[in-house]
Amino acid sequence: MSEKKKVIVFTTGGTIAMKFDPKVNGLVPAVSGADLAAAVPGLDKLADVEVREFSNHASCAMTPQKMFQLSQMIEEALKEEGVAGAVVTHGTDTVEETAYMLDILHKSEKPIVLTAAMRGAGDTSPDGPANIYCAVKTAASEEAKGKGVMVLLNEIIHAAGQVRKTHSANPDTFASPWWGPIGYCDVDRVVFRRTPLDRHTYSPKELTARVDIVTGQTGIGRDYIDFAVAQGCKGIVLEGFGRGNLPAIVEPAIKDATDKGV
Ligand code: DAS
Repeated sequence: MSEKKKVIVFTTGGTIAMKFDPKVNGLVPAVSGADLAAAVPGLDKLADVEVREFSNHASCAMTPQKMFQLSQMIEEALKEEGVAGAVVTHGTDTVEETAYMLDILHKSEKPIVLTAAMRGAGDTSPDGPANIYCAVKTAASEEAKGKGVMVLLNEIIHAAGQVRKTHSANPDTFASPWWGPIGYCDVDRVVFRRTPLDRHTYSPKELTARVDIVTGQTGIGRDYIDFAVAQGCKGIVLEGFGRGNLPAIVEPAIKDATDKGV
């Protein structure tokens, strides 16, 4: 029998690590990283799994700074002797953002696979254990090498730069609109049909500048841009309509902001 590969699982929280609490009539963080792995039958046969807890909160509490710190922890772990890849368990709400941040900071060939769950750990038919199983299997696979950072739920593997959550409740929620998933974690193997092209990576030493996002909506005026500038942001991402269109009324605000070096 071939030697088992080592995979490090970083846990951050999310529904995957939550259980229903009647006192708050909702899901609350309830499962430790070790218990999360222990609930996955057969995980120990796939790889030599080590769990490292990063946090245990809903993913709306994730911040760019935390993502950056997580990235540094993962990149250091991937340099450790014998480590084949990493898995991150996360909340579905912002997993696409964390995956993207990890991807633009990731340069090694070793795979990073993020996974999550739409059903809590104590729900009927939770999807977390199967998702963790497939994520570890993929992270340990030869096929995943060089594919960058991926998001895997429901056996489907998406590239970090293309995946989106498309439904707020249904387990079949992750999709890569236009481009499609890159692979599939099958019972007996991990299959890839595409390699994500056009990945860009960066090597910032730290994240310091404030950058705001202003979303275009019909009726938009200049106030959100002026507000962002007044708050001292160093850059603004303006999310326009279609190919980036915004009404003419916004143009003077953009000019004033750029004149100030924003
Ligand atoms: N609990 C939410 C979150 O942490 C939703 C989820 O995990 O699916 O993002």
